[in-house]
Formats: sequence, structure tokens, C-alpha cells
Amino acid sequence: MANPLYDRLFGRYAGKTSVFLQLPEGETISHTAFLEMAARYAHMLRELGVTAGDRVAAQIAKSPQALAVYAACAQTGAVFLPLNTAYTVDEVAYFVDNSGARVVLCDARNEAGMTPMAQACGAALETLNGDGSGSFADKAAAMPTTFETVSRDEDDLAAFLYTSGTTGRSKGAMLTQGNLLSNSQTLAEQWRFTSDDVLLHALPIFHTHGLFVATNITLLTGGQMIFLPKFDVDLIISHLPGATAMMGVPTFYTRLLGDARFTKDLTKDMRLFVSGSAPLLAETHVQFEERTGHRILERYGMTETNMNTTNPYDGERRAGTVGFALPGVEVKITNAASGETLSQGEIGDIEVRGPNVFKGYWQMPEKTAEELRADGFFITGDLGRFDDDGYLHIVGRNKDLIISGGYNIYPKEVELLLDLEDGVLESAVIGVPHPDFGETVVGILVADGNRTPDIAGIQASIGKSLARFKQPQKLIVVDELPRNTMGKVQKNVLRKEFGALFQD
Ligand code: MCA
Ligand code: AMP
Repeated sequence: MANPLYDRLFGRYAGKTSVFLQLPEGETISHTAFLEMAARYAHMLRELGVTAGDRVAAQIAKSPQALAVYAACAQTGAVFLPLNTAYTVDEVAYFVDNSGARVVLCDARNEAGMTPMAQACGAALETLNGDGSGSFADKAAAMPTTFETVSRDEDDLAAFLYTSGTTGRSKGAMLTQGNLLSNSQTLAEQWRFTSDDVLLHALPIFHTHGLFVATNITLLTGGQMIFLPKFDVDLIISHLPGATAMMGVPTFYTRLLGDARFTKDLTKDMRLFVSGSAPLLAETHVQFEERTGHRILERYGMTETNMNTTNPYDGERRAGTVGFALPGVEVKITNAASGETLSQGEIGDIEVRGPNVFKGYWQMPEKTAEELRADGFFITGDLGRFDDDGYLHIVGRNKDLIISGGYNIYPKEVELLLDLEDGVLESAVIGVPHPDFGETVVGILVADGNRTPDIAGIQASIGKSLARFKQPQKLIVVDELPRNTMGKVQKNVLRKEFGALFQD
């Protein structure tokens, strides 16, 4: 009876008392204690009716317990569906309904708001809080500390991660055990992770970066994680001396550079800083090296594909590039419409194929067919080119996407809500440069002529259904939107006009 994901990430530590997690206050959690917690949770999932292939949705704070839910899903063969804690009940309702989740885990503070939604979707609702308390943990305490692992194979689904689309409707990216394992194995080798590593973990664990890259690599190689509840400069500074590696989005590094305590001496025992999820400015690269002597290693990935390319561990880490295709991963630059591969140096669509590429979007065969070719190449929606030395440069996006502090916002989703507001004829949502988040969201409105849009009222109204990070930081009323001869809104013109809004 085999279950590659569980066996290779978790089961291998059976009986091992070595430290797995260090918590900010100094407490540690051993591999054995973690496995026992996961086994109890696996029993709980079974009690709640979960069988192999069922979806378990979790909108819970980052904690060792939240990680044990992931392990419990692997052990029971359930599909883990982690959700951003910033999502509103409306947003969560869509994911629970669309995925057909059998169980929903939420923070007790959100229980009242989530109950009608869970009932309507026919899902069992339990609570699990950031401090480890909650109905799920309470009931699990009475369960046995071992669980017979459910047999699965590499082609079975391990997780759904929802990613929005240009239509504004989120799609559940189906990731298999093999997708996750092959990618973390390759990354661990490329980035030289061993059991001696201590990873300073400050990313959320509801996205690929914090869960499937940072956590899976550590589990695969037997190191430890200093597991912080979130990114906080003071916490990072106090824990850096005990760490060997850190992974982050560019905002982590610009915030650290903004603090005088972040010095060469503080980072002297570190061997690796990785950046991804959004473009790292070349100037951040330079400043970081000047300050610490370390060169950030930038890599490129997506929810649908895990990681695709990386700068080299040894050799030049070239600023403004995302390096080379990972071993086993093919990357090509194409004319996406014709599918034809372009010549070296030309700018085109980045397409990717390999064991890392997902199975498709849950119950959306037509969307899957639009982006995943029959020959296995996935059309990323990113635009790039290879330079003379083969480094991949991401030069733009062929998709209308804003990345703010590493979180993705699809303008269409925000525009659909803005268009429903009183006094609004139409809207265009754009991303503009922001010193902290890289990009931030701005909404451009055209009044319908009947009444002047009430900006504060609109902000409050969309805030009821839209996560805070997706809400426009500014709403601006204009007479009309610039359009091309085809009638399409020219967002590049808007981005140029409003591009300096947040510049110092
Ligand atoms: C928080 N806020 C944000 C963001 N985060 N607004 C815009 N964009 C954000 N990313 C809001 C809060 O709701 C709050 O609103 C205000 O900003 C200030 O909050 P603050 O305390 O400063 O924020 P924070 O808690 O420090 O969070 C910033 C952060 C965090 C540390 C950059 O967003 C973060 O951890 N980002 C990482 C995301 C990530 O892991 N991405 C990987 C995706 P108010 O004050 O008004 O209430 S995976 C992926 O993309 C692919 C696969 C890949 O390649 O990795
Ligand atoms: P997500 O859908 O959250 O997985 O976001 C994936 C997108 O993040 C990619 O399609 C890219 O547009 C962007 N991305 C990830 N890593 C990088 C990077 N190193 N540089 C530029 N963009 C990146």
C-alpha cells in the first residue's frame, strides 16, 4: 500500500523525534509529534465522511495545526484546498460550492458567517484557530495517534488551488501528487537543500510558494522550519541568525532593506535567499547584495505549474531574469495563436511542459483546453524572451493580471463589482507601480450621468464581498475610457496616465 506524497513527505519520519518546526516563542515540534497530530486529524476527516478524492477546504490561520491538516489530507487521500485567510464569505462560498468540498475548516471567529454557506453547499463545518484550538482540534484530541495511510498513486489529485481568470471566474487548478513531488525534488537538488537546513518560513501556506515550494522542500530533505505566523520585519530580524535559507516575495526583501538592522552580520549564517511570485526589481538585487553580500536567487512559477525556471545556485544569478528551465521542464517562446516556436531572442508567449504541469481546471474542460495544449504545453500568459546566454526574461503579461505583494488580482473580478455600483457606467481596473507591494490596484470609473459616484460608498460596498488586498487603493472618476479602434479599453494608456500615483 503506497501513497507517494504521504510516504515521502511525512511517513518517512515515523518514530523520529528530530525537530521539524521551531515556533517564534521558542517552542519546538518534533516530527513524531507532528505525525501524531496529523493522524488524529486524519481520523477526524474520516469521521466527517471524507474518503479518497474528496475535497477539504481550509480557510485557517497559518499554524503547525494548519500544516497537519495538509498532512492529514495526504494520509487520507483527500484533496487539500487551502484558501487565503483574507477572502470574504462570498469568495469562500464560490470555492466550496465549485469544488464540492465535503469539509470546510474555518476560524471560530468566522463560524457564524460561514455556517449558512456550508449548509447550503452540504459541507461539514468545523473550526480550527491559529492557536490550535477549535472544534476540529478538540474532537481530534480523542482520536488515535496512528492512521492507516490510504493508498494513492502519483497521478491522483493532491490539491486544488484556485486561480482567477480573465473572465473573473476562479478556476480550480488540479495538482497531482506527482506534480508536487517531482517539482520539490528538483528544487531541493537545484537549491542544495539538506537536513542541515533551517528555513525561515514567513510566507502564507495557502499558496504554492509557501506550501509546495518552501514546506515540501523542507519535508523532502529533512530540515527544520522556523515557522512564523506571517511576515513581520521584527520577527525576521530576530530569527535570521538561526536560519540558513529564506524564501519570499519581493516585498519581503524591499521591507528588509528598509530596516537598518538588516545587515551583513545578521545574515552571515544564511546560505540562500530565494525570491519569486512577482518580478524582483534589478535595483533590489543590487541593494541586497551591497547590504548583505548575498545575491538573491530569483525563480519563476505559477499555481498551475509549480516552478518552471530558476537562476543557478552556482554561476551567475542574473538580475531581471528568472534563469533557466528546471531539469525535466521544457520552456519555449511561441506565438500562442499559431503555436509556432519563435527564434532565440524574440519576445513571445512562455509555454511550459513537464511533470510539474497540472492536470487541468476542475470541471472546466473548455478553459483547460484553452490553456493546456493537447501535446502537454501550458500557455502561461506570461511574455518572455531568452537572452544570448539562455536566461529567461519575463517582459510582460498577455493576461490582465495585477500582482500586489505576491497576491494575484484579476481586474475583471473587481470591474464586475464596480460596474454594479450606483452612478457607475463602466470601469477599468489597472495595476500601477507601488513602492511596497510592487503593483497596486486602481479603479477608473466613468459616471453614468445620473448621479456622481459616491467613492467612499463604493469602497465600502465592494469591501463586503471582496478581499481587502483586491480592493482598489484609489478610485478615480474620468469622463471616458480610452479605447482603440476595435472599442477595447486601452489599459496601457490608463497605466501611463496614472502610473505615478504612488511614486514617492
Ligand atoms: C496585505 N494587504 C495587502 C497585501 N497584503 N494589500 C495588497 N497586497 C497585498 N499583498 C493589506 C492588508 O489587508 C492591510 O490592509 C494592509 O495591506 C497592510 O497590511 P500589512 O500588515 O502591511 O500587510 P502584511 O500582513 O504585512 O502583508 C504583506 C505581505 C503579504 C507580507 C507582502 O501580502 C504576503 O505575505 N504576501 C505573500 C503572498 C504569497 O505568498 N504569494 C505567493 C503566491 P488594511 O490596513 O487596509 O486593512 S504563489 C505564486 O504566486 C506563484 C506560484 C509563485 O511563483 O510563487
Ligand atoms: P499565480 O497565478 O499566483 O501562480 O501567479 C503566477 C504568476 O506570477 C506568473 O504567471 C507570473 O506572471 C508571476 N511570477 C511568478 N514568479 C515571477 C517572477 N520571478 N518574475 C515575474 N513574475 C513572476
